[in-house]
Amino acid sequence: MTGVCDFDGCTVGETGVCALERDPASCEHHVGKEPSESADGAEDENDQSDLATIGAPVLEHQTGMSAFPASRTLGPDAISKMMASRYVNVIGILGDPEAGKTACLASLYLMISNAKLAGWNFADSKSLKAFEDIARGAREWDAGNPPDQMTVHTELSDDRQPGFLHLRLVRESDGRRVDLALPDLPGEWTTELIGTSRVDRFEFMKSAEVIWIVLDGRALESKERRQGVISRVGQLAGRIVTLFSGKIPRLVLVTTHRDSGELPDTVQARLIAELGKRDVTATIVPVAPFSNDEEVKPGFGLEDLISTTTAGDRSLSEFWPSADPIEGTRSYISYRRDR
Ligand SMILES: Nc1nc2c(ncn2[C@@H]2O[C@H](COP(=O)(O)OP(=O)(O)O)[C@@H](O)[C@H]2O)c(=O)[nH]1
Ligand SMILES: [Mg+2]
Repeated sequence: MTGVCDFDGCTVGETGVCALERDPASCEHHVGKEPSESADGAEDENDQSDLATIGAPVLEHQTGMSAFPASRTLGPDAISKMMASRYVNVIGILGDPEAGKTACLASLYLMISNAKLAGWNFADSKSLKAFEDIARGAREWDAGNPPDQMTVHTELSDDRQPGFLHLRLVRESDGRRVDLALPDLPGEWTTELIGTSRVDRFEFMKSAEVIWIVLDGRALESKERRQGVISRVGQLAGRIVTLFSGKIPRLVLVTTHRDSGELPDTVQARLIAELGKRDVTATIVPVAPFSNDEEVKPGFGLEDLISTTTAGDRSLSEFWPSADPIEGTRSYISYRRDR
């Protein structure tokens, strides 16, 4: 048998004549082209190219997008799954770029992970890496020489979906656990919500119990910028009312940069009055996630922020209250009336 015919004894390879007297091109036993000079040359070429690839990378460079998400925050699906198994307090966090939203989250994480958030202990987080990402700048912070920027500008891998951070805290006073889902959103989302009423990305807020509106405390201190900020808060409240078609979650105005100065009572009153025009009420919590003032500790106000955020939660009723019967009272009928 030759290299081009699988019929035993065929010499078509040497003589070009088919042993079965057929046309080699159409013979069923003919399995390939005759080895020729040019084919030998091609083999040599293959050998050459084999040699050339020695030492070259064995895997081709990936040309598509990385399979890993750019951010390690949790998507809305992960939060929904979590909500199916336990009560999760979703928080809406709004505020213009540079207001201090990410700083609040980074500082909250640093405080709780260093056991410095009075009244609360850390229990768990499903997004530790994402917290580490936003807190890295602050970790490198040298108290005497703070960097210009403690946090990086927030960008999402998918601009239509919020990225959430998760924290489970335990309240020292009663051992109660709270699961917080905190979105770290780009400020542009708020700017566009106010400017163009773009609400599609805020669907998740319908599950929120509390909304933080984060405001740059320095802008509220400055006489020139103050009125602009107050008006925007009013516009934002209007958008929120429309988004919820009426009944809105509790609002907390988080004013950052407390280390630059205290928010005057008159400014607080003007903020509340502006919201009042839209029948909206809010609690104001001044904070300083980071601080350049020795008098104000970094993390100032965050305990207050967490207490205010979780304050409206349903108080757990006692599972099996003991009630000694009192003669003459209609206990059976009155049961649960006081709850
Ligand atoms: N000193 C000080 N710096 C703050 C405070 N809040 C925010 N910052 C800084 O202000 C900058 C913008 O904050 P960031 O949280 O990124 O704003 P975001 O766009 O709302 O997320 C960052 O460099 C923060 O470190 C504060 O209370 N005190
Ligand atoms: Mg941010």
